[in-house]
Amino acid sequence: MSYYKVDNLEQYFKHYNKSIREPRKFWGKIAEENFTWYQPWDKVVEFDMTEADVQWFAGAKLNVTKNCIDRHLNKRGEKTAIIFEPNNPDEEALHITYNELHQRVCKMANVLREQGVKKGDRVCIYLPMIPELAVAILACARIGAIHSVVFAGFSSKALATRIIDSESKMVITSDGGFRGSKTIELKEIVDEALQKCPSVSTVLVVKRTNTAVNMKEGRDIWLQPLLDEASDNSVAEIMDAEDPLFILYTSGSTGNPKGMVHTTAGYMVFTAYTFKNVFSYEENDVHWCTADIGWITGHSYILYGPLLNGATTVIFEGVPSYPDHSRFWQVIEKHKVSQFYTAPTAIRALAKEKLEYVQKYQLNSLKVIGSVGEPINEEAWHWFNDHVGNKKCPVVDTWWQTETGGIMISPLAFITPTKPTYATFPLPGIQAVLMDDKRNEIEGNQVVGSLCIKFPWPGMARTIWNDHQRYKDTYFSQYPGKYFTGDGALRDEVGYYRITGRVDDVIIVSGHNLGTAPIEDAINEHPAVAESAVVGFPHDVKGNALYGYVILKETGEIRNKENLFIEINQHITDHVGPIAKLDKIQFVSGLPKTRSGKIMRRILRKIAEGNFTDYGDTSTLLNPEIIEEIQNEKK
Ligand code: 6R9
Repeated sequence: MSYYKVDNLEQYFKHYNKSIREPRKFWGKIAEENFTWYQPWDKVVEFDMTEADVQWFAGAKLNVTKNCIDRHLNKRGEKTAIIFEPNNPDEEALHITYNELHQRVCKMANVLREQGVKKGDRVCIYLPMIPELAVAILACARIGAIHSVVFAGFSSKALATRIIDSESKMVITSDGGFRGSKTIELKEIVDEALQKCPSVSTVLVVKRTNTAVNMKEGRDIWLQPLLDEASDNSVAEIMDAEDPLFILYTSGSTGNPKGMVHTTAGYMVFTAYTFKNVFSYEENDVHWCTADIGWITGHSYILYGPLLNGATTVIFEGVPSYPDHSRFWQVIEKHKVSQFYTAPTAIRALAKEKLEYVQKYQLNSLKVIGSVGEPINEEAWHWFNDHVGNKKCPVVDTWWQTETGGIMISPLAFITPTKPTYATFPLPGIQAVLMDDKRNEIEGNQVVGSLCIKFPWPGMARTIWNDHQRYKDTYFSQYPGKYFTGDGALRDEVGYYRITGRVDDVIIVSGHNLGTAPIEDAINEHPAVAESAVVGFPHDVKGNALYGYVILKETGEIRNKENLFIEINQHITDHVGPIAKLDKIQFVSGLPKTRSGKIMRRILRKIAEGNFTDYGDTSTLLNPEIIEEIQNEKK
């Protein structure tokens, strides 16, 4: 029996049970049957979850680009690997075949080698969403350099911190980037960052916007002339299974961002397997994940997962609102997208706009639609299901993290019956458990607890770059022997999981544990509400009380705020219970969000407490200006 793809619900349970009873056989068979190896492993997995020491497929030799590209060339050489959809819809889209991708990656790999990059060196990639970004990443993987992609919307300070921490010796960037109606001067940001980064000796510059830039003698080089000269034949480096493939930074609420390290074989096996199953990928499907490649979602489900399956993947340079709010739907029609994978924050933003934007376009190429990044509230789920999926496409609400490398809990499209706001079942191979305050595993269903994973999986991060102690402390110390996700969840009567939010954000009111997601979900059900965020603040009697920040829909209708407050609390009482009613409400025009769309609740908590200092690391904020506005209007 092949374990790579689940075909029906009955088989899901079979695979799941097998994966728990015999995890080594389960993953070993998947790895053996679906990838190309230079040499097989000695042991499928070895681990010590107390020391946070995990190895998958140790002893094996491989190169991940052989698996992403070379092995497809015979059968799929002329198939489109990447569709590049530019920011400006009038600029022609680019179709890059597997043959062309192979050529481009080989040339780039040769350029990197000529510039002195060696196996194990770190290369920082700070590029907009253009094909060169994918090519640069894969070229690093080809020669065994460790890529560290930094989202090209981050400030010079955030970029410098990441270059310094990873000790990158090279930066790959562009003159600028197009984003909607704006042009971002990327090279200038790099120049500023590099004033603080002595480790960087070379900067390769892609020409994208034709902006005039400073080229520092002896350090900065235009990429294209080097590529023109380079050979398109490049031998892939033979890598060990546990050699690092990349570093990707994820920001903690305090301290420096954490450089999560993913390694070669396990990450490859896990992203390929999860992509195939969750999206029910079939040959000739066109996959579009709207995330930026600078996030783990882009790494795993724009690049590695799809390419490992020989799929066609879309790279979109622009934003959902440019030239207007129909851009996503237009792109789906234009490229006949089969799987569309996006984030609740984008869905909510587009659902606020007129329905004609989505109704104007033919979305019938869609088979599966997916969501990731935050809990998706019920209203957004239904809007997505009704208007984008036309009630025919399963909505896969996928729960996972930068640290997990790939999707952990999610419906499998066409197999797991979906349920709004529920990520449903863990994938076969993922041993999810809920833990109580006394660190005991909670058995049975209809329970609530802290979400942990009690057995390693191939895609898990192996360490934090240069700080294994922090890795151990953050993820493996609260519940000895288990990986702690930091999220709270409930398990319903059939065993479906619903993620209720970060446990740090859980609010204890009069002794009751309340997750933020279900309360916000209830608030958002009110017809006047577009979005909301709930935090706790100290209260003499209850210990904590609830403070709600609410964005109203722009309907032009003037509403009495006192009445709205009462109505919103009634919604909470109906959906969650009177215990979760808000003590205070503040109507705001926006919420502080990270660039990947997550609400920074710790800032809102500070404001609710009336403590307007020590906001911690705010370098990843999309809209820092909103903080002052919310502060000033605080009651
Ligand atoms: C992939 C990604 C991880 C955190 C995670 C959780 C939240 C992600 C979710 C979800 C509810 C989902 N999260 N997907 N919460 N439902 N489907 O987003 O990685 O940026 O590291 O964030 O995002 O809180 O712990 P990352």
